Amino acid sequence: MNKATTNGAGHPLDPYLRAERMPHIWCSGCGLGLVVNCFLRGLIQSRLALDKVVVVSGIGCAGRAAGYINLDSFHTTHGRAIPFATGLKLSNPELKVVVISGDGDLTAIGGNHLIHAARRNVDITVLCINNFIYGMTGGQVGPTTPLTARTTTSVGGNIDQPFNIPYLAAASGAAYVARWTTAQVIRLQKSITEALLKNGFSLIEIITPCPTYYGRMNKQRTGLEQMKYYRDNSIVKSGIDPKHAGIEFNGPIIVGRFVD
Ligand SMILES: Cc1ncc(C[n+]2csc(CCOP(=O)(O)OP(=O)(O)O)c2C)c(N)n1
Ligand code: SF4
Repeated sequence: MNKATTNGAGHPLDPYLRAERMPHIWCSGCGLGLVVNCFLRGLIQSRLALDKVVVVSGIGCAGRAAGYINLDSFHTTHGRAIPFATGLKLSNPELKVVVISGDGDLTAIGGNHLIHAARRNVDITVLCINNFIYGMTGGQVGPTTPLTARTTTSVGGNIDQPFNIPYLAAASGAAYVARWTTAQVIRLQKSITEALLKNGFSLIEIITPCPTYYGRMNKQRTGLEQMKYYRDNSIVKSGIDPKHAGIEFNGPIIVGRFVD
């Protein structure tokens, strides 16, 4: 076990992390560490056999998650995490295959794979980490950028309607669909456990701070400011048709478990 803390007692999640990979690449205030924390706690709660759990990521800041988790894991090419995960699951149905990757990776270059895996109800769990932009490549506008939000390539405000990811997944046939922000860690952990134990295609969208690019461009300069925004503006509406679970720029974020 890695004795990472100063008192030598270690952290309860140390055995589940690859300490030799630290320090991680994520910026101060980034929400990706919270997501890894919630995933590991949700996984422990599921009581799945860890030697049968595999994590797959694509490319991007979120895509680095697989490399920091001390399970069998794969860092795949941009947009191809879901077909890679599908292949793993088909070759060994005993595996619990989890995709942890970014909104750009999963809904832009990988969007076609996402809808068809949901349509086929492939038995994998997808954690789609949505920071509203492409983080790793400099904060460009993406398919989830809210209408009118500023990014490094939409400095006058985004003019395109964003994807509603839960609606997209549900309409494509997903068996379990939820959305949480990193301000609802307990609900998020519980939802991750539920998704892992669900048979069929499960997807959780996790709204996550990227202060370095998205926050800086949209008057939420720190991770803390972004977290306060999530806390003050998230409205839990579990069970509603995700068609009505929109996200308004700097306004309400509808969260909840929409399909189960
Ligand atoms: C085929 C290909 N095209 C483009 C890129 C450049 N690229 C690397 S990461 C990335 C965006 C990742 O965005 P997202 O999935 O939202 O993750 P984030 O970095 O925001 O966590 C892009 C376009 C690439 N690596 N490969
Ligand atoms: S650029 Fe954004 S998403 Fe990437 S590590 Fe930094 S804060 Fe996180």
